[in-house]
Amino acid sequence: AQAAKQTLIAGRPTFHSTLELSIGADGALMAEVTAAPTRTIFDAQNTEKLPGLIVRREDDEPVDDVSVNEAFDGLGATFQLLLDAFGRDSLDGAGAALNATVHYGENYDNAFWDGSRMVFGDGDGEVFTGFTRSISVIGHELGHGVIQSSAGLVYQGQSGALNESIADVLGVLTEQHLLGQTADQATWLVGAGIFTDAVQGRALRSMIEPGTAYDDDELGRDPQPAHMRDYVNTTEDNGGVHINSGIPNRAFALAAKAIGGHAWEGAGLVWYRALTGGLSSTAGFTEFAEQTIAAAASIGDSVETAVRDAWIAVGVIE
Ligand code: ASN
Ligand code: ZN
Repeated sequence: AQAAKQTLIAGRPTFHSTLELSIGADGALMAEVTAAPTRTIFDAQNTEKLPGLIVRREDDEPVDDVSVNEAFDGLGATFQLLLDAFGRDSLDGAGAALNATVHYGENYDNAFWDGSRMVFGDGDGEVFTGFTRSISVIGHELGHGVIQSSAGLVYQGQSGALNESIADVLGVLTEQHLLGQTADQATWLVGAGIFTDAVQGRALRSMIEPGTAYDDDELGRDPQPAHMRDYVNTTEDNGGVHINSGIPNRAFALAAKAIGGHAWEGAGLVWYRALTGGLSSTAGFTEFAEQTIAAAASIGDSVETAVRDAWIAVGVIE
């Protein structure tokens, strides 16, 4: 119903949404809009030209290209998480279309959000297989779209690491929601299954044990810190945004496990409310921690304690 309200207020339910009318117990007419995604998958045909050719639209059957179908399904899984858990209709809360390009570049070893769409490389086949293979990676890239249209966290230093961390949160929640996992059942890995067998590693990152996702002869060791005492001061990667995200990542995983049950209903909702409740675009770890504690307090004492303890455990607050 919350999603319905948002859709109605926004005044632009998408074509794929359905409107249901019913009479309530008090005789009042009730309208419920069930939002649905509007996905388009493009193929860059191994060039770096965006967006590429349209290869699958919302109402099309699966096509003869696994990457296309994986991207399509991953976009759908992310849409469902946002709607079911947070009542958010797509990335912007107003039914924005979801666009993704696959087969970007040649042997391209990454996936990214370019400000308006997700873009996925095929990987080089030596270190990485395709980037559409992981639901948490797809949810991560779409997460950048949610962050962009809410707090707009500046991609530099601590606000940048928060941007990365919240994208990881939305990525793993998408996967946990799709699989119906509780916080205790979840792997807390981002990007499991995208390394080739040649790599000594499980995933790109571990939220519960940052720094342990891989330890490979060629790639080296996962550089993520799990505590403020190991915060990495660097000018690389916008101030280590993919490295220092390990600290808030661990806080989230600890809070989720302490609260128990489905993470998107507990810690996930708290993080989402902090993100969308007036967080400043330059927020650092401490400001975000305070916002999550305030959001948790409005749910209940035990949730507040779990969230506060998690931030203390990673050294962000005392
Ligand atoms: N996969 C990376 C990310 O989404 C790409 C990047 O560094 N922008 O964070
Ligand atoms: Zn990212």
